[in-house]
Amino acid sequence: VIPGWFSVTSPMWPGEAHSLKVEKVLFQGKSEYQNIMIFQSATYGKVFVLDGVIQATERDDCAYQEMIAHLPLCSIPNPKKVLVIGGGRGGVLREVARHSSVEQIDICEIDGMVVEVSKEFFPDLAVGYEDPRAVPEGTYDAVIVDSSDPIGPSKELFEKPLFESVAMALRPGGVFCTQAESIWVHMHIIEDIISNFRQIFQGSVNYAWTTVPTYPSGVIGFMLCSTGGPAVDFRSPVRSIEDDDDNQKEALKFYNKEIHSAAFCLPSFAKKVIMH
Ligand code: PUT
Repeated sequence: VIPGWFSVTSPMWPGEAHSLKVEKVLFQGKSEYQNIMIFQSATYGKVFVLDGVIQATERDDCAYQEMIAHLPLCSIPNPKKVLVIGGGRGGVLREVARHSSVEQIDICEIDGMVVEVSKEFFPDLAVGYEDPRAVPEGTYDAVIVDSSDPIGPSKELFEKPLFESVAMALRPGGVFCTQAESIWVHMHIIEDIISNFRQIFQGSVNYAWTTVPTYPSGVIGFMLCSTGGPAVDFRSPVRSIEDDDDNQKEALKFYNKEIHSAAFCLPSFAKKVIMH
């Protein structure tokens, strides 16, 4: 441990740590579910930490939030009704709200303190909560799970019963996107998710990835799949949020249609496991 630095270690990535220099601790608290900390870092802006693991920083969060929302939503023609599970910081909600076709966004976050401190310290993310389309219930064009790692309160978000419930909540041809960890350190988790998805979802099952420097290994991925019904080719977006609205194009920091397709290209070692 280096004094004045925050180091992330976890049994999820044994033998490695990632550290950021801390300028000031802004918030420390314990909710019903987890420890929450927010600090000002020297190089990544404000940093949001749950149970000692970095969940988001002001600087690189765009590479996660934009991808987890726009990869599924730009892959189907007219998303209207979207469910976000987890994602209490509001960033996924904000990205979903950029789609003008979306009429209803439901959000299901168990930890109220995550929502409250995000509104206070990350107002740019929590702006999604102001959107009048964020109301409960329904059957969905898209479901997005923005979770922390599968230890602690998010464990169930990586298990079969949740995936089965999602499959039932989606319309035919609807799409599901979930945080699916890193090809460098979590291949066993990815293999488990794929095996469950292949049993549950009748459409295609795909893995895409993005770079987030403050996540372990600097990489994180998403599993994307569709239910039976109209086929969805995730690699070829059918809509472009950039063409949809010039203001949204300016607002995006990471996502574009080229990076959408590129995200599904896998290094050979991952391809062998994921595409077999
Ligand atoms: N929401 C993604 C968090 C991942 C932390 N390792």
